[in-house]
Amino acid sequence: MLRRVFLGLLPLVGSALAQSSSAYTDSGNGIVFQGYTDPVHNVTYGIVLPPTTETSEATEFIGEIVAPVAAQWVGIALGGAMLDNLLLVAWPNDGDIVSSTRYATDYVQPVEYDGPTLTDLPSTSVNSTHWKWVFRCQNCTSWSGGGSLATTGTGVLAWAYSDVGVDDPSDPQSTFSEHTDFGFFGEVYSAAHSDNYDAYLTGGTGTATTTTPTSTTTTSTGPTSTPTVTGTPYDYIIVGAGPGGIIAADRISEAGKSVLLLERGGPSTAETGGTYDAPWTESANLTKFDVPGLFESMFTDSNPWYWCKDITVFAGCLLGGGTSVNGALYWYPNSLDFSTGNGWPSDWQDFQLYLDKMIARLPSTDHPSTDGQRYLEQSFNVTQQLLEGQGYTQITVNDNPNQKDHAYGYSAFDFIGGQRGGPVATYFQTASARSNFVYKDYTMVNNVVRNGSQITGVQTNDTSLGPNGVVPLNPNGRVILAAGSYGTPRILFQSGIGPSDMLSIVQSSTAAANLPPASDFIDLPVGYNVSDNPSINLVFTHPSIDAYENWADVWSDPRTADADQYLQNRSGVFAGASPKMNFWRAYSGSDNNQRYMQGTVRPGAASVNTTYAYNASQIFTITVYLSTGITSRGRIGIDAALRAQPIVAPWLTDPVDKEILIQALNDVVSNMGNVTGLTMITPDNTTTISEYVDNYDPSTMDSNHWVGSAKIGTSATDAVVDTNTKVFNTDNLFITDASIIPKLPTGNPHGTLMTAVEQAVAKILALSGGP
Ligand code: 6FA
Ligand code: ABL
Repeated sequence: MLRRVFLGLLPLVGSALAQSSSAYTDSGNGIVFQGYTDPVHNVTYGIVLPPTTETSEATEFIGEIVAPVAAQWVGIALGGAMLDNLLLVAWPNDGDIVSSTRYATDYVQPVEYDGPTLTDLPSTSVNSTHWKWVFRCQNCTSWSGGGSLATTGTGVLAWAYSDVGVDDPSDPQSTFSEHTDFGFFGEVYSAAHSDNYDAYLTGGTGTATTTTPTSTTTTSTGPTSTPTVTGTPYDYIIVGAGPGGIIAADRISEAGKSVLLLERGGPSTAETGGTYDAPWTESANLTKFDVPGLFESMFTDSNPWYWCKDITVFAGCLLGGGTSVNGALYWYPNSLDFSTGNGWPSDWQDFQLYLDKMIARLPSTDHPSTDGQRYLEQSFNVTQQLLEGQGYTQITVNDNPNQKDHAYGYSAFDFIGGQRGGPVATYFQTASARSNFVYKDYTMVNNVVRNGSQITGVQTNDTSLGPNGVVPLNPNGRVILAAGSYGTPRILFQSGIGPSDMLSIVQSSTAAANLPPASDFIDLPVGYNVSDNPSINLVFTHPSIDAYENWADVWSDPRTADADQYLQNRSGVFAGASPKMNFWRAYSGSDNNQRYMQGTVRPGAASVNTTYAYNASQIFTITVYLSTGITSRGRIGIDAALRAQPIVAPWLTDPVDKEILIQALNDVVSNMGNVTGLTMITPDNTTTISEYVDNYDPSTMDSNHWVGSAKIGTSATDAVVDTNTKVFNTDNLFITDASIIPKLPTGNPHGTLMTAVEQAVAKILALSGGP
């Protein structure tokens, strides 16, 4: 019975071909596949074809699917879409792989399809972390309805994934619910033919090798032998290639230590191998992550594969982490940001030294266009009239980092030469040039491996890196977690470090097998003390504004003159992101705490809510954030599926925060009447600011500035890392990402974070007992 409606795989999408197959060697069987690893679920799909001269085997191929045990079933649509194509589906059951060929003529349960012959090859296996289906598919290169594989060219393969088990796992024809995720990649069939095909059919080459320099493989002879992988040890294993991980990796490799940087996602900018180009930037090979003016399209993409799909708020899962997808607003920290009042330990006060190191590598610019001109500045000019009437002074913000009261200026960024710069274009490049630095992408770390307080390695999804995917440390080696404010707590929980309620969730999950014995659990307040700026958008119209079609056309149909100008010399509108102005003001609360407000001004708006007509081509937004000094806190945790998420929302839980935010919003609009033509459309004049804040959807108050989930401090009762950023009650586990920041800085945080990481790394290297 067809019990459930399938939404089905979309037909070909333009972005599919941006992800293209490449050759890789499965070190478990020595087979060189042409394939692809989906970075979100870490499932690898590979295909080998017989030599083109081979006629007796012309209608078959060898395929493999390598999936973490979280994958309950995985499917491949050979023609790139669900309908009228040969579908292969497989799942593990009781140590074996159960598989079948299927077919669907409508978006319902695919049914049995006869004709092909599936034969499992010997390296098919199931272990505690992964299942691997290596199979021969005969009579598989064409199917009913006229479809076929382009065996001498290229084609699109669609994959389907589910974290929900099939209904009857022992039955190859079992029904199952609709896939929970799906995607596409370009398969280069022309590069998939192998002269070793017949040897592969017997199980592998018998001489399995590894392609990665990070491990050594030994094998005994015989076609069905399983190679033994001995992981290459490192002085430092760093988890996560966001700003925190990249700077740590660069500075530690600079100090001569051997460093392995592991990142779950893939390339971002073109310089790093990224290929996700807008249609109009293909000729220049510039990706979404390179072109500043494509920033707003991050939020409107039909296939936003770059967000971490197992984190319920925005987080970038690709090289550069948040700094590859963010607005790149970049503020040099001020003395308040690192003050003891703002939660930093007393031996962290000399931040200027580290700020100077950061600026030497990555200076800011408030005029990112290479011609030195500023573009699309109308929203700056209008807001300037408001602020001048409120006693504000214009400054060059990063020339005066301490001036954060009644100050405004042009938005500053860490773009370089009209393109995204950040840590990927700087620190990552210098690290990559060193022979003692190894970078592995598409590698997910689930947990650290430990013997009580001593960390011995990290557990990954890549069995070519070490036995069962475990990468070991050198004697006295250290692990540094930099997986972000959500990613790091999840790794800690899965390592038996954190509050008991979170560890219980892991104990009942698929990750339980990798937990240390409960007697070794380390109770720390991981996930508590979390803050994020509460932010409220005010939307206006003014006749002078060019809303730039609300950025809707920048990806596929940009204004021609602007696109041409950018391609010519990286100048013009596209050399900058959407923000045009920032401003700050200090407030004293009724609780005697001082709080800071930040405003960000940009053309366009995320949403408009008004009962009146308005001119959509004249809209602009002032986002009002409450920052340093806020007292509201929330909590980050995981659910049964190990998805990381806020489990207590951090915004405006303290009424004084709310009081100040409302006051700040009222101040911003207090002299609106003095700016001719300025109209506030959200909230409109049927709603007061207080009502607006009261009814604001809390999830849209999210600023993406999560800090504090593994906060730094002097005591294990209220902090997770000590003043050297070492996790309390461990010998050699450190954290260098936004999770250690105890309280929010005054501006968008990544400048403060990178300065903090410069300092953290200096402390880690100076700490005795290391490699
Ligand atoms: N901050 C600013 O200062 N200015 C901005 O304009 C700004 N805008 C945004 C923005 O527009 C968005 C949409 C977001 C999401 C954030 C913004 N931020 C902005 C915040 C800023 O980007 C973050 O504060 C900053 O990136 C945090 O850096 P971290 O190093 O702490 O963490 P990331 O999330 O950047 O990187 C973590 C990395 O680890 C990722 O690459 C991830 O793929 C990887 N990872 C996670 N779990 C892993 C695992 N288990 N194994 C291997 N790798 C893992
Ligand atoms: C940041 O620091 C914030 O984290 C982002 O939310 C913000 O971008 C950028 N900087 C730029 O100021 C906004 C976009 O401009 C909106 O269009 C989008 O709706 C919002 O992020 C989503 O959080």
